Amino acid sequence: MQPDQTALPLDLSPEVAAARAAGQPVVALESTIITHGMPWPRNLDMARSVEAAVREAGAVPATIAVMAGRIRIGLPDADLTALAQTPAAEVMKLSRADLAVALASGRTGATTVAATMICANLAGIRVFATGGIGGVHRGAEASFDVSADLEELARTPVTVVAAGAKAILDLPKTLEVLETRGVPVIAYGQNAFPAFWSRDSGLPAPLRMDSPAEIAGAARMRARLGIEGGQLVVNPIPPEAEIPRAEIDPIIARALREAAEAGIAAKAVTPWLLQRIFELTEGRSLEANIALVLNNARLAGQIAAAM
Ligand code: PSU
Repeated sequence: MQPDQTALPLDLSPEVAAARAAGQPVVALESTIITHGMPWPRNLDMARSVEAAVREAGAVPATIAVMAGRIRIGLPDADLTALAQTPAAEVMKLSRADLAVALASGRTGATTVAATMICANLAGIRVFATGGIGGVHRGAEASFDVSADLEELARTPVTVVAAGAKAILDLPKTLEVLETRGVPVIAYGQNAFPAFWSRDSGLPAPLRMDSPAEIAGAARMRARLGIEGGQLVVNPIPPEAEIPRAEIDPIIARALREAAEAGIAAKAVTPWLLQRIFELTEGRSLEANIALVLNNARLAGQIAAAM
């Protein structure tokens, strides 16, 4: 059954509403990367530059968040600034499980990849750019910690452009789950599955495509075949911004050890690790993260334009 659009707590910004009505390309952007993924004030710079990158690619950016119990699709700069400035501890990190509760109780929250896909789909937006998706955490055989992002990719028809899954994860297991759940993982312009801060994870990507038009065509074909779910496009970080695996791997290992010792669990794991790796790399991981998001925003804009 189609949800009753009039009853949805869904607000499109005037610019996004006009673009949707005119059939212009729109790219969804998430907000957890702003509130939980990067420190103030670089998070705000990043959010603004990513929107600019989408525009340069010929599409309209729609940053998505939940504010005071409404899904907001496209945030004016004042709201973007307010969200970026709020301490992470005061903003809910929303996924499929808690989106409805947050809306029903009038809360404010940042949307993860999973929640952003749900909201983008409600607004008819088919392409979404982020940094790196969540996946199977290392040690998941004991902790069962698997990001809801993977399940969402299997269910919701949105093409997500990411620089791979975050390298803090168990990448082989993440790829296995994506395969089991029928999610096409398409590497852009290379054979290797990228590893967020590094271009090559050492694992082959299941699929490869070399142009935005091909990726748009695959999304259309999937819809025609009636296959549910989205596509994951993995776009390697630009060479000049990457941190090679040999350099980042020991740092990730150390951060993971420290997280285990500190008893970090559940939703806190990813933000904690990103912050610790930022400290251990003296800020280099953040520069790389910003570069890869910008790169993904450009590609997502081109895919949206080709759709
Ligand atoms: N990409 C980034 N930084 C981030 C994220 C993505 O460069 O912080 C966020 C996304 O919102 C993603 C979340 O859904 O990290 C994954 O969190 P978890 O591992 O707890 O599912």
